Amino acid sequence: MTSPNNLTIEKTLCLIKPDAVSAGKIVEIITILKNDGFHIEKMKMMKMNNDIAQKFYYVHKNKNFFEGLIRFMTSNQIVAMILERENAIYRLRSLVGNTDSKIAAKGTIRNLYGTDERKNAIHASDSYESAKHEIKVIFDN
Ligand code: FUP
Repeated sequence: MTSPNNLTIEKTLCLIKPDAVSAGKIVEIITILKNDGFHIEKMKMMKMNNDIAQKFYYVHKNKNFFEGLIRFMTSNQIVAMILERENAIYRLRSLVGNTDSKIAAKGTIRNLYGTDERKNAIHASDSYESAKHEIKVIFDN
């Protein structure tokens, strides 16, 4: 798919995480995404089960934070979205900010709504391959 000026439209996967859903920040976060020009191709509210969370985060399986991450991501509802725009993967990562909310740049979503490096409000795919994998795990089941 191309935009009117012939730039390629990319897809990326975005999750509003359990902490931001519990804090009632869904509308605020979606407003930031829309204002930045993202189109929401698909969206659903869901609770990740252990199987989905393990598949989603398989690259982190051997990390010391893996167990805590899975427990957190399965602790409450999340909002999952496939977002589209030119350069979507890079643009969303820029909006989201550093993994550790405490050092995320001012005005990024993690700076505004995250707490630390686990409770960081939002997920954004970090590459084309990750986006493909994550969209499959979340939306093809
Ligand atoms: P990011 O791409 O910014 O989401 O960060 P990573 O891919 O490095 O990590 C994925 C998720 O693992 C983070 F969003 C939260 C969790 N994590 C922790 O819980 N503790 C850490 O020290 C690092 C990451």
